[in-house]
Order: sequence, then structure tokens, then C-alpha cells
Amino acid sequence: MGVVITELRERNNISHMANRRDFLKAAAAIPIAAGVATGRKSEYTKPLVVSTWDSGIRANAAAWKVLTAKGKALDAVEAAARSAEEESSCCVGLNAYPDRDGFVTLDASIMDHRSNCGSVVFMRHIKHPISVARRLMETTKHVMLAGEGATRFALQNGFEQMPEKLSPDAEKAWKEWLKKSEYNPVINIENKKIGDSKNSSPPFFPNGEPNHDTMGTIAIDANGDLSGACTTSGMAFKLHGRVGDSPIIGAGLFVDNSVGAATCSGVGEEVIRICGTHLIVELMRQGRTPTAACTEAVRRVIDRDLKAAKELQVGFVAISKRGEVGAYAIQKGFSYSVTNATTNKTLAADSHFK
Ligand code: SD4
Repeated sequence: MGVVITELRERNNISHMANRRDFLKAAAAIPIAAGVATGRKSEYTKPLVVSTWDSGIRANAAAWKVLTAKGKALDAVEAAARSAEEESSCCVGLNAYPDRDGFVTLDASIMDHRSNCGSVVFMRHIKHPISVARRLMETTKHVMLAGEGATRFALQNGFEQMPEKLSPDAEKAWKEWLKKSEYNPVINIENKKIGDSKNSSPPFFPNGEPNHDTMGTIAIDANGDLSGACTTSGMAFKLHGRVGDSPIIGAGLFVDNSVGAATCSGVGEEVIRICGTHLIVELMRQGRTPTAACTEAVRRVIDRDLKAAKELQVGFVAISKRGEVGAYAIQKGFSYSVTNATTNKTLAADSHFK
């Protein structure tokens, strides 16, 4: 019943039910049951794919090719992540910004509708970490491989070793960073413009700034099955060896085929502390909408340290089993892209600080 009350309050914007009679009246007006069996309808038909940021529209396009051919959500999210890893950007793949010692180290995770999952962390030299994560998931009993072991596993599985060379943009940014050597993640560094699919922004802005971020993708296929993938180079200029939330199941990515899926972007340490995406899926299980669940996750980050939260960004995005989509961020500027048979657009997420 507590869950129903919370849900009613959220849906009706009721902060305090005056008394029991008010509550019962509201309950009669909007029949909501806890859990996934509520009467809510989705605004999106299946199949459906959702990715973080406006650059997610390109990742979605790769996923959509799979979904529209009646492919599996797992193949779709892998295709989305691979397309982001192909691009030249600050934040995903081998062309991305390095750690403070000048090494590009990659994190990625993947999870399917049967709660199979795989991830690689702190991996160098391999172009498609998401596919290494999937290979790990499908061919071993392990879930996570790190560093040299991950690279070795990739090479043994036929992935090509790429040369260790910074892209010109990454090298420029790193040299600039070295002048002060201050680690101050910039809020929404990549997302200077939020548009619809018609003017979805390019990988680089005219001034040369990269327009990209960690790519998190969650999808539901024609069969109704969910999967998710998340790929990143992590925070630029991080400590060598640092691992963020993106490859940690339950932090940067979580899927429960009976409930929904969530992923995120932003300062990973904050997400790890609250097990962000697992929290969101559990809240959806209790009956919250994706937006309400993402909002609560953001609230947990803010409640822990308001002062710190003012200076950082975390943006969550989630889909429910029935195809509802929602997002919420700490700061303005987080966007997410939604693609299905009738929609292909980037939306601005609502945020705590306006
Ligand atoms: C991390 N969450 O490594 C990732 C990075 C990111 O915006 O999303 N940057 O913490």
C-alpha cells in the first residue's frame, strides 16, 4: 500500500494527503496497483531503443537496423555500442580522452533478458570493448575482466590489438590538461546543444569541442525482451586504473526482463555509491514510472552531499517492460534519444537544478 501511496502522490503531485478520505478518493480516481501489473499504458510501441545523449540518435540508428529486422535486443544494444566505439569522440572508444598518464582505458558492460551479463574494465588496445564483454558473458563463467587480463582474453578471442596512440584531439586535450593537471570534471562537457533528430549534433562542434559522452543503450525487442549495453573511456584525466560505474552491473547498467532497464552517464563514483541503475529497476518493480524512479535515484545522490551535487552531473534513463521511457538528471543539459517505429528524437531530461 505504501508503494501505491507514493505512486499516487507522484502522479498527482500530492505532497501530503490531507487525510484518509482524500487518499481513498484519489485511489478510486486512478486505479494503480503496485508492481508491473499497473494499468498504465506506454506511449511507445515495441520494439524500442533508448540511448544517452543526443549522440544516442546515431547509436539508436545502428540498434534500429537490428530491431526492425526482428532482431534481438541484445544484438541491437551491442550494435549501438559498437557504433559509438567506431566514432571519434572524447568519451567512448580508443580515440577518446586518456587518463592523466596519457593512456586510453576502456570500460564496457552488457546485460541480456536472462540476466546474463559481462563486462570489461580498465582495458587497453581493443577497439570494441562491448563485444569483448559480450564474448566473456557468452563463453565463460565469469562476469568481469580487468586490465591486462581483459586485453589478453580479447586477443585470444580474435580481437585485433590496436596501436597505443592518442587521437590528435585527445592528445591536444591531454596536453592542455597537463598544464594545470587539475581533475575537475566539467558538467555536460559534450552536450552543448539539444536538438531533435533533424539537427542532431555532429561528433564535433564547429569550435572543435567534442560532442559525445558515455553511451548507454537500453532496448526492448519485438518479442518484448530487454537488454542493455554501456561503453565509455570513463572520466577524462582520471587516475590510471580508475574504473567508473559504466562496467559495473547495477551501477551504470541494469536489466531485469520482468521489470525494465536503466543506464546512465555522469560522474560514476556517485552512481556506484547508490547502485543507481539497480535502484531504478527496483523502484520500477515497486510500481514507479521510469521518470519517478530516475528522479528518486538523483535525489539519493543529492541527499548524500548537496554541495558536491551542485558541481556534478549524473543523468539516468530508464524503460519499463511495457515500453514507458523516462529520465532525470542532477543538472540541466542531460539528453536522451528515443527510437521506435514512429519516433526518432532527442529529448531534454528534466533535472533537479533548473
Ligand atoms: C564514468 N560514467 O566513468 C562514466 C563517465 C561518463 O560522462 O558518463 N561521463 O564515470
